[in-house]
Amino acid sequence: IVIVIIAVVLGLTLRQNKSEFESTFLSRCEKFNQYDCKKLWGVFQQAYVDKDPCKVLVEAYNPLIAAAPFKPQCNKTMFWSKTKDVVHGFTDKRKDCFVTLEDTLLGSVLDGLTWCGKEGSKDTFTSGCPGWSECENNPVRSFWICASAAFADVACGDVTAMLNGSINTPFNPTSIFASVEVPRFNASRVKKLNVVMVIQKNNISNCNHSSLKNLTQALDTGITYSCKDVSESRIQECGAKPEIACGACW
Ligand code: C8R
Repeated sequence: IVIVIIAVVLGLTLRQNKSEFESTFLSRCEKFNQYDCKKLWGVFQQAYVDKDPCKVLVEAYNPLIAAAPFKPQCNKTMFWSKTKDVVHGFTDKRKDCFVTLEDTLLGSVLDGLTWCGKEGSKDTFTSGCPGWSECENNPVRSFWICASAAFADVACGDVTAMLNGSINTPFNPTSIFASVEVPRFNASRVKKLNVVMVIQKNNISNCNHSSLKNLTQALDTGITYSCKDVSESRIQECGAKPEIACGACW
């Protein structure tokens, strides 16, 4: 009897974990009408189920991106690196100004989640998955690289990026922003990159930081560059006051 109870409880917990991830995926997806979320869940799973969680290539998510493509939002695209909280604190309130990857269907569905598969299993696991840098081709990292590349591919007009003035290397070559997004900005679509350097009280970097030289050098010729030091409080103020025009925030 004890063994049966243990088995049932264990079975239920495992089932619950699985369906909890799936129901998070579906309920977040359903907030965006006009998509067949059950179908997207199926396409998503194909990328990683029944695979060694260190052997999920970036390209495995191409069918998912193709099923829910990013729409170009000229002059409104917002990129970021190591400033996620400040950026979303702002963009969540000022959707009239900027769109981040997390405001798109795929970005919002998978934001903050961990998932992986296992060889010989059809299930999705949410624990025991490889960490971000534990192995290169892990399901979460490959997804963000694939999605970020596709998001950068459709960027157009003036694009904005919020970088962090409180770290040693605001433009870090190992970041997704530096390694995946910037190299994809195409001068035939992107006119200008506006960097907003987020300045907190104990900042150690600003727009004069040497790493930004690498950023200007990495930009496709023909893309104009600007950088502005902006205090975190000013960004918050702009988020709190919808009467401030987007172009007057900084
Ligand atoms: N982007 C990358 N990573 C993202 C992400 C996103 O939109 N959304 C989430 N939740 N994540 P970082 P970065 C998670 O080191 O490397 C796009 C990933 O799990 O501060 O330069 C976005 O368009 C990953 O662990 O920044 C943005 O412009 C961290 O957040 C860059 O890429 C990566 O956060 C940010 O990537």
